[in-house]
Amino acid sequence: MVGDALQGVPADMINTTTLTAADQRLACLTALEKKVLWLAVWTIHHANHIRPKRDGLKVGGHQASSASAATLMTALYFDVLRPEDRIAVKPHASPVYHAIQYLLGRQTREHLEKFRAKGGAQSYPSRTKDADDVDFSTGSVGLGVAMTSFAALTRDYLALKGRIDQRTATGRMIALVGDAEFDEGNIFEAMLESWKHDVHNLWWIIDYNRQSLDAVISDRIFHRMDSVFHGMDWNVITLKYGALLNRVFARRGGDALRDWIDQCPNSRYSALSYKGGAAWRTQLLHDLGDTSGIRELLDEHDDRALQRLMTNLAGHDLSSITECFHGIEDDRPTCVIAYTIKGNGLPFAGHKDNHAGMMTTEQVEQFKRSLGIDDGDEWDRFAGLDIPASDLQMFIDAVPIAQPAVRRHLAPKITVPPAFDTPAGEVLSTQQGFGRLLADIGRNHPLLADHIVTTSPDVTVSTNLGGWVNRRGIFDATDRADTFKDERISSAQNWSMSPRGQHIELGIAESNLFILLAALGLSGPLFGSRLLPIGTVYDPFISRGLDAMNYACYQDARFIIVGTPSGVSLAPEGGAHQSIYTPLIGMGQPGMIAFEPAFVDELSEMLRWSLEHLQDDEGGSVYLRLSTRPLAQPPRAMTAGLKREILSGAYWLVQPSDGAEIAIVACGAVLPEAMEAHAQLIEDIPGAGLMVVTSANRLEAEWRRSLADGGTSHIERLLRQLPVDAGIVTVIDAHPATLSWVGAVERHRMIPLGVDRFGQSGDIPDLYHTYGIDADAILTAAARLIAPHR
Ligand SMILES: Cc1ncc(C[n+]2csc(CCOP(=O)(O)OP(=O)(O)O)c2C)c(N)n1
Ligand SMILES: [Mg+2]
Repeated sequence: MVGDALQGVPADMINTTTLTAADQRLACLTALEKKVLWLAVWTIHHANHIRPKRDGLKVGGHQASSASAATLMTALYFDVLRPEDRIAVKPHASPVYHAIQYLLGRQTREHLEKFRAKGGAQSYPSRTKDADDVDFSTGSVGLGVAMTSFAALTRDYLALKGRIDQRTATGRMIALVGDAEFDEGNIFEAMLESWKHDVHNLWWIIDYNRQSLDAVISDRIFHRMDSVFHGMDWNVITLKYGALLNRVFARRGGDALRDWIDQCPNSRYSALSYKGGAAWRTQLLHDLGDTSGIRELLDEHDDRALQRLMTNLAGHDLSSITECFHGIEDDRPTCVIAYTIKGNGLPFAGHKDNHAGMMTTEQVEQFKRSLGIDDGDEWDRFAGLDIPASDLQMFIDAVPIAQPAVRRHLAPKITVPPAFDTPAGEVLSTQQGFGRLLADIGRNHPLLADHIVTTSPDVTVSTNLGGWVNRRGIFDATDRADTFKDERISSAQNWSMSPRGQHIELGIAESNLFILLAALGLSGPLFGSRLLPIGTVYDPFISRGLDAMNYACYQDARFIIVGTPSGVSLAPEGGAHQSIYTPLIGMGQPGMIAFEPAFVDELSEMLRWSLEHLQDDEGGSVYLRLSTRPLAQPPRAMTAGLKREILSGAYWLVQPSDGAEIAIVACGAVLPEAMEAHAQLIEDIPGAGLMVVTSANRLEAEWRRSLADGGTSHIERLLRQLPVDAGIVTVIDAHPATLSWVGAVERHRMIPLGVDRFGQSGDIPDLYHTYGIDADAILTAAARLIAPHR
């Protein structure tokens, strides 16, 4: 029934010289739509049934999801999209995406043949792994959708500062959305945030097939949908009926038919779409047989034509879709609800179980014959189409998105100064130090500061970004005065907003924080202007935004996330706010390097290095885990050697002697306890070492790499200074597994101390004692390690 794509274009009008330009365009689009669907179906079929298999696994791919989106995607790519637009495609339409890029000459046959195989086209569109110009990765439903709204905010941020040209500034951020993606709350969080920030030129096009993975979705939900969008001041366009149905609605009995369809529950409509013409006839005769005009209508249509008519929804009607998209002149966010049929044109159209459904070889063969494609021509770009290949090629060459333009920019790098003004000799927490460092950058390093953008989910002041915000202001599309300041009410915080502001204040939703960081962190490649984004969040609530954080890293967005305060060191705030296993998140997350400083001079080096790492072609993002515990800052010179060690992940604060029997290895806020225990230890056991870990993540990763490659890692070099029969006590205000691997490096006996239960309110002495990370606990562990040797 792919021929249905020709709906509205009488057969005798195709391929004649008497067509109007609009008809010719529609005929070309119709032909390409057929080819897009075929190539998507064939790519999946080839991967599952033709390519040899080695492991007995089903390869998969989504023919029904692809068919649902084929018309919308054809209209977008071959008619509507401009080079400056950026699009997130629903994950399961990946085969359609790759087919379109293949037709545009931007994807190779080899990659399609290797769909879902190593080095081939990815199962879900990937910015980093696909070679065919993916704007935004998708896969975890809902995140790609939200990404477009934060990309729009990023674009506006740059445009209002005059950093991008007019064309880039008007690029539309577009999401092709599966309807079930709206089950994900993050979409609504993003809508609310983009409403607050008055974002423009944002389109969400909903492939409204009323099916999710398991089944047909509730009728009730979407009746609420347009009111939600209207409530957020979106422009809402519903594309429900195609040209064939609209023509029939104008006839006698047409109103009754439309009412019947409008009332038809999703599941019945889907079931009838699956069963086909005869089933529609029986149902319509039963329900509307007595209505004037209906019997004539049914008599005029054979089963095939009736099926074509009843499944003629606007999301499969190219003329309705293109007219709609071209008619959007308003730059308000726009939602298009396009009615579609999951599996449209394929044998399992409308079947509730079709999400993972796959056509049989016979069905694919039959489909191929119906399209006039000869054996051996399956990958041919134009075989079987009723428009000459040269005409189609000319058409493709002229479509807007195919015009030469840089779609992936290379933004110049921003110089990072060799050192920041680092507070020394005071009692300070790393969180306070972070605030001071940013304030210093804002004051003394304007060229760097101009490219930094900060953001926080309603914890700006409490994570010590206040000094930076006072200096650099809050971003808003319009100037807004700080009423408290104008009223002369004293406050440490200036909260005035303007397009010049460099802090984007978010509501509390942590998922939004990470998706905004993803968008800001791709501003260079997406829009050609580099930003250095820094986000702050209460450390435990990283978990709330974790999938979004992973999503950001997956597409190689570059940002710094500061998790603060962390651990039970947050003491009186209690267990709900005390993070425990976040260092393990830092260690486990690809595309991100985690540091945990004890002292502010360490943090200063980490921050400086991070701002360079963000810009390194081989770099990535950075996670800094900070604390509110004030510590006496060591009065020391930052030598080149110490810098190198801090960045490599550890240094000996006290070198072990040749005959040392024990070493303490400590990370972060527990340093005073480690130092106290160490001072007591050396009274009895001279020569004991004390190591400060600044990045368990870097240390461990480099160690494993060296095991595989045969080099010597930093932690190996450090631990070789400790006799092999010495014991090690590791201690961190976090899960002890963060450092429990240290004993394996040089096969030292060890006891890892840390927190593996929920925290609670208390002061630091009580809590460190309760969780076994105080000096006593360290000494007890040390005694246990030393005892058998004595
Ligand atoms: C966060 C997340 N949860 C679950 C899945 C598994 N999943 C893949 S597709 C899908 C349903 C998608 O339905 P819809 O968005 O309507 O897509 P379509 O009907 O167009 O295939 C689900 C639950 C996922 N990809 N991401
Ligand atoms: Mg769906």
